[in-house]
Amino acid sequence: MPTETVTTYCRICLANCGLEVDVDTAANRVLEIRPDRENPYTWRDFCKKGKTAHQVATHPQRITTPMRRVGDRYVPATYAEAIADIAARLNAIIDSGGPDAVASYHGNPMGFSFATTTFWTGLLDAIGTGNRFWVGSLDQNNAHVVAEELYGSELVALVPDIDRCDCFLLVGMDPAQSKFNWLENNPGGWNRVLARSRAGADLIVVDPRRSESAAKAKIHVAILPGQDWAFLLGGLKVVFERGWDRVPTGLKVTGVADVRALAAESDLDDLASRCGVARTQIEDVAERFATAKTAMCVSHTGVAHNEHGTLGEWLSQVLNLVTDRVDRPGGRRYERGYVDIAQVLKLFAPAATHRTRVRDNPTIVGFHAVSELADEITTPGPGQVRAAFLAFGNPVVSGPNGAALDAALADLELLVAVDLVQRESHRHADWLIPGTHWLEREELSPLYGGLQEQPYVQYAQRAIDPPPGVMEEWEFFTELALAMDRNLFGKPGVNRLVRASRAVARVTRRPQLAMNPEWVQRLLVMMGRRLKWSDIRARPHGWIYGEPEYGNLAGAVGHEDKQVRAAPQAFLDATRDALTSAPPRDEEHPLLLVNKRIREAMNSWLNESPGLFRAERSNVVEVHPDDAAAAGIEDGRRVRVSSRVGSIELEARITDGLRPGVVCIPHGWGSRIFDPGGDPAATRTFGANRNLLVDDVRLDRFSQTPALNSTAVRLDAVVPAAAASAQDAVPVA
Ligand SMILES: Nc1nc2c(c(=O)[nH]1)N[C@H]1C(S)=C(S)[C@@H](COP(=O)(O)OP(=O)(O)OC[C@H]3O[C@@H](n4cnc5c(=O)[nH]c(N)nc54)[C@H](O)[C@@H]3O)O[C@H]1N2
Ligand SMILES: Nc1nc2c(c(=O)[nH]1)N[C@H]1C(S)=C(S)[C@@H](COP(=O)(O)OP(=O)(O)OC[C@H]3O[C@@H](n4cnc5c(=O)[nH]c(N)nc54)[C@H](O)[C@@H]3O)O[C@H]1N2
Ligand code: SF4
Ligand SMILES: [Mo]
Repeated sequence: MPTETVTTYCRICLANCGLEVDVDTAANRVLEIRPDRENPYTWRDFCKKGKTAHQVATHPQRITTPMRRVGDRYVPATYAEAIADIAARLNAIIDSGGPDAVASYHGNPMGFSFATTTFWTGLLDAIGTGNRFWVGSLDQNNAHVVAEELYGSELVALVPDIDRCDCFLLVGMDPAQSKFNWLENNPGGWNRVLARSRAGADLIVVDPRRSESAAKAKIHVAILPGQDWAFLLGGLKVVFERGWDRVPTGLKVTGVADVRALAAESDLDDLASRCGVARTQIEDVAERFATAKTAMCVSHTGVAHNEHGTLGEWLSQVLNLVTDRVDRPGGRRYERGYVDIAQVLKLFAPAATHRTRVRDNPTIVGFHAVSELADEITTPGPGQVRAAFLAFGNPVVSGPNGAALDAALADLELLVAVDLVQRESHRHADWLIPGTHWLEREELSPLYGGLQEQPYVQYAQRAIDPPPGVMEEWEFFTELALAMDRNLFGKPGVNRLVRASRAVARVTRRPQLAMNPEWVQRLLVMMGRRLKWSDIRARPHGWIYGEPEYGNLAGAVGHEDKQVRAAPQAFLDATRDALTSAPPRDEEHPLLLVNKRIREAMNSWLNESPGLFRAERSNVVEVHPDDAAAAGIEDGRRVRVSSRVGSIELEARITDGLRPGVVCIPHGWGSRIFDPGGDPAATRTFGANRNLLVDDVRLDRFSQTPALNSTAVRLDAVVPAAAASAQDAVPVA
């Protein structure tokens, strides 16, 4: 059996573990995936998801050819047929309804494919639509909004300098399960935090649950969900009052006096009661943080997924700023990477000025919030969305009020889904277009250079070929724009260039001369002037190409005066509003539902991976014993969890690892997998979708993100424990 070992990296989560993949080349089959121990940096998080990744490539329900809907079945078609049909229908819709009649949503895994991201933009610009929706509105938009206000650039993401940190204040994250990544890549980050902790660093975790990470912390702050802003403002108040604030080194910062005034106006006992944390604990945490030699405050999705998620992110960044933790050793650093992102954006992404028709919201990093997609489809009038693309995403499950979005998607004249399998969000698709698995793609992600906690680069090799005839997603998007006869990237001449390069490639018999994403990748590396393409390619195990640098943020600040703005007026105003508003209470739904991630699952797309079935047991609602007693629920009992917008049924698990009043259900469950061959018996359901309970109207007004992590719910027992089973839970919303 001819075998080959390929070095690459995993593109399931941002730990991006370096891998060695053994391949049976004759059968185009992965034999084994293991960590690449010659990789200098990124293999140590290696987990079962990476080990079984190839089972998604050989998934029994994988879409391996375009499939056209005929009635309630799908029939295989060629790419030529798919592209001709989709192009003609899109052109007709654009001619009668304008470009905004075509919407798009893309999910998380697209971020790992630079080629796809680039040519996805190329296609959407060709169409000219402003109705672009993305997963960031379920994830990190608050960080983009704060970065824009503070640093004058939506894309500034400060990386944690873990190995030099003496005090970690980790807010709303569970890196023991999810790894220490969000916008930034911190391979092995959690283990390195633990190593620092063993060496004496303070590890403080702020979480309503005693998560696995919280259980390992020196201090666990069991906060009330959604109130991180109050906790952090309390911390700032203590820092200012005790005179622990410091002038930031190397940065010009305006607005600190305004934050000081805001803190002075607030009352520490009031803040303590709002966030449900003892005043003494706020004081203790503030003292440890401010007086440590080095420290970092890092907040992730537990903070983001709340009505005040942007205020939480803002105050956590301000805490770093006023204690001189920004761009300093052991704090949060600006990594310049090997590509100048600001320059790239000027070239490729003009500022988006589009606003949504129904709710009149602006874009964030060029995209709208998926919470608005259903309304844009169902509300009649000029600009109504009549066709949509869903690529690399499953928003009916990962986003709020999936029932409304599902119904809206059913209304579309044309829905095109580009994915590996047909999931919940794709069930009304008119066309299913095959996706490629990352094991089938070679790629460089130049834009991640600035998100790496150490200056690091790796070119991902292809391990196996895609199923016969399957195009990479970027090729499909390119072909579609050409067939629509609309200018790729919205720029005249690009289509001609593509066609001309193909002609040259044909004549010279050098396929690499046909326009392809490597052109763009090479160009960016060249423009970055830090690394050479050949040097990157010469290091298949990855390359740490420099030492961490401090002090580059000042030059990257995008505001004209080059000053960091610590106190945006809108954030001050919103905090004052929050300080004078009564804490939210919903008598009918007295419990707050939070989220957790589990090691074996990845959002909604690995729950049913053939190699990871055991994870299914996790689709339960965790309840504190006091709340269980109040609702008359015992362990293993089947319960109904209801909110203002929906209800689901699943099994209760009683645990004291939660703050009383808080219940927890992991997200990502409740996504069916359909059989593209049309065999209804092959449809598989995995658990109940807890996001059916989440409102798509009450959003953080800055980030446009719903309260995915603090939804008001109630519990009611439904059937005796003996009949309980998470497996047959069904969404009933
Ligand atoms: N309640 C609650 N909800 C949440 C969260 C939470 O913490 N709590 N977290 C939110 C967050 S942070 C995120 S990022 C979102 C995730 O939201 P999404 O990105 O919308 O959803 P995923 O579930 O990751 O769906 C990814 C889809 O991409 C497909 N896919 C994977 N790889 C490829 C590929 O290479 N090519 C193609 N074509 N398709 C591919 C998968 O099959 C799957 O259908 O969920 C959000 N939802
Ligand atoms: N195994 C696995 N790893 C993953 C993923 C996955 O699905 N599975 N997803 C990846 C993605 S897309 C992302 S964005 C990252 C996310 O990574 P993290 O941000 O670390 O996400 P979680 O592990 O869900 O941790 C969020 C924590 O916030 C807590 N929390 C809930 N509400 C609040 C609140 O109001 N305040 C505070 N302080 N805490 C709160 C929850 O109890 C939970 O423990 O993980 C990535 N890694
Ligand atoms: S899914 Fe597992 S193997 Fe893959 S990058 Fe994340 S931690 Fe590493
Ligand atoms: Mo995410």
